[in-house]
Amino acid sequence: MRYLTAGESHGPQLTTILEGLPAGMPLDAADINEELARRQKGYGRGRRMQIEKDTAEIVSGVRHGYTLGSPIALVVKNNDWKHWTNIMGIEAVEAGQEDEIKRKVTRARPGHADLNGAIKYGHRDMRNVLERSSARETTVRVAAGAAAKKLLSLVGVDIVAHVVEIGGVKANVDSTLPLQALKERTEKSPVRTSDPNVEQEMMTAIDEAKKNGDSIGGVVEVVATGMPAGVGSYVHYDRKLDGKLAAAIMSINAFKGVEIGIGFEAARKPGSEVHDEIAWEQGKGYYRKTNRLGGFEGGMTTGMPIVVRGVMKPIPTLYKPLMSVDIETKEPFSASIERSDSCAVPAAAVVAESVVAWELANALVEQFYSDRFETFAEEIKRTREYAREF
Ligand code: EPS
Repeated sequence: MRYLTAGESHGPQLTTILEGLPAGMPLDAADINEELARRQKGYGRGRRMQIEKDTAEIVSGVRHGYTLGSPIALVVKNNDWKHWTNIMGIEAVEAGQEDEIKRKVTRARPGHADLNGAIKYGHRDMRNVLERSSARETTVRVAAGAAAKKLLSLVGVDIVAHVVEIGGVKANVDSTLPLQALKERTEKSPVRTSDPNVEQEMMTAIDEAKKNGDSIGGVVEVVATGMPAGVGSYVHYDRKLDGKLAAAIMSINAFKGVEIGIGFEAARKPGSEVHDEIAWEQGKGYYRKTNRLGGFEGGMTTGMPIVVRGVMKPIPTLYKPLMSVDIETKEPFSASIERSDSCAVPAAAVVAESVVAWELANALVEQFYSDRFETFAEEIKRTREYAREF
């Protein structure tokens, strides 16, 4: 499967085209809108999220509630577009009116794509960069992830992301909590954490950052249960599923690191405290006594829960400006004040869940390929039975 996205943050709409979902899978706009609403929540968002009420319109590839096997195109309109029709207009601007209409950006904001993007594409107006590099694009990545989540749920794979750290405040993660309970707890938390004891502290850290004109980052964790063992491959570097998950997490705006299972902690422990012992039980088949490797051995799933963490840096748009350079005058300046979120970690957790869901669905579709959803699902079921009796 693959998907493309298109759209500028303040342009008319965001679009995604999903290709490769098997035909005959139930899918409707409600499945997608539920996920879009989750992404819009989260303590620490700025004013833009009050303007937008993201809803998806499915414009192709689905008929009477089922996928057709043809490309699925989804559109999410930007409500804010009405305030930006001139600035982001499609038509050429009359000579002499450029400066007034375009709201040209010549001051590169540190930490953003602005300067490198401008040099790369030869844009003297960095708005041409920032409109696309904006995390607004993650809206349609969540829409794509919602379709993937639907596929996963229909073949017994469940997934959720939660926030494990914000601005240095760490959640106490109970790894024995069933996924359903984890979902319920995080869904009602304004910071999407499963630990009620640190929720207030996280919110206070966000308030503090906002008061100081600053921003804070954090760590999110994605957990997925029910993946059959042996998905991915050890035979080639580009077929290792843990590698694909790492790339997916790193592709999210502002993410700077990724871990699977105990991740970096493995550097500080002896092998006997890192690897998971294998056991077997009648009716259950093989399992690991612990899950320190986060559901992966040799680039393949073990059948244990998949646990992936990602680190989000603080959002670089700051009210407390950092020094930079104007590309017109080459003069130093302090970066201009922009409307911004002070913390988007809870929303980024939903994005992380979406990109991981896409990779897992893609891996299943590749390995158990059928053009028809029904036979695809049967093949997964057969493979689970085979592994149980192996
Ligand atoms: C973003 C800047 C802000 C955020 C935006 C990401 O947008 P604006 O410039 O319109 O205030 O709110 O996030 C979203 C729009 C979104 O949907 O998540 C940025 O520069 O990346």
